Amino acid sequence: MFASAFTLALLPLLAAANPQIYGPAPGPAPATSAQAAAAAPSAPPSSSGQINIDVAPGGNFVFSPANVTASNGTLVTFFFPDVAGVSHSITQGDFSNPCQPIAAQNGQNGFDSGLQSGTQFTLNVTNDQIPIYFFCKFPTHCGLGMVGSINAPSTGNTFDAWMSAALKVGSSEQTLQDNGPSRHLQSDLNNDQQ
Ligand SMILES: *[C@@H]1O[C@H](CO)[C@@H](O)[C@H](O)[C@H]1NC(C)=O
Ligand SMILES: *[C@@H]1O[C@H](CO)[C@@H](O)[C@H](O)[C@H]1NC(C)=O
Ligand SMILES: *[C@@H]1O[C@H](CO)[C@@H](O)[C@H](O)[C@H]1NC(C)=O
Ligand SMILES: [Cu+2]
Repeated sequence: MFASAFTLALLPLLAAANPQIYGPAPGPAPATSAQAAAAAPSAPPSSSGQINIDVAPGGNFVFSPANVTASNGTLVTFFFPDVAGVSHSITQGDFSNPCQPIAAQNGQNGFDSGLQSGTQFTLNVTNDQIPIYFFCKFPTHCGLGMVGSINAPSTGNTFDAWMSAALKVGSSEQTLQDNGPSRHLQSDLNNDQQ
């Protein structure tokens, strides 16, 4: 059921050409490859229908903001820093199994950007009734609290509880394989870029 909570859209259009320059955050209209580069070192302010999240701002192993509310159709864009030798991911997690990728459901995997730097990824929220939990899969980062949530409830499986669960995993975090961006994610991207 989680799989219908989002689609992952609008791959970093400029990253391949020049990973040191961020593209503009995509607006509600479909992005095109003609968009000009904006020299933004970090996420620009959020606006209506567009939430921007910094990945590891200032070199800290956090997402900022880490807990957001995003109604249907809201785009949530993650800005990955370009720091030599350091990469991060947005990997969909499971509240009951922190720091592990969510199991496939109905044959569909959760989203996983794979380890990245100097790029951006966008999620399109398609069901705001389903919380989305995510974490960074770079070794040790999740156990240090590099986690986030979209539409987490205010009681029960809250963002705070998700953070606590990750910190409890701590140094016993398992090292996860990096497979790059997930396949289903790629096809969503292709669909959304048409
Ligand atoms: C986001 O998803 C909604 C619902 O599927 C769709 O109508 C909208 O066009 C999508 N937005 C983008 C930018 O792909
Ligand atoms: C968002 O979309 C989902 C799936 O279509 C729907 O179940 C939900 O009610 C919508 N949310 C709102 C606030 O209308
Ligand atoms: C996280 O955001 C949700 C709404 O998406 C809100 O209900 C909840 O209170 C927030 N939790 C924290 C710890 O800020
Ligand atoms: Cu990280």
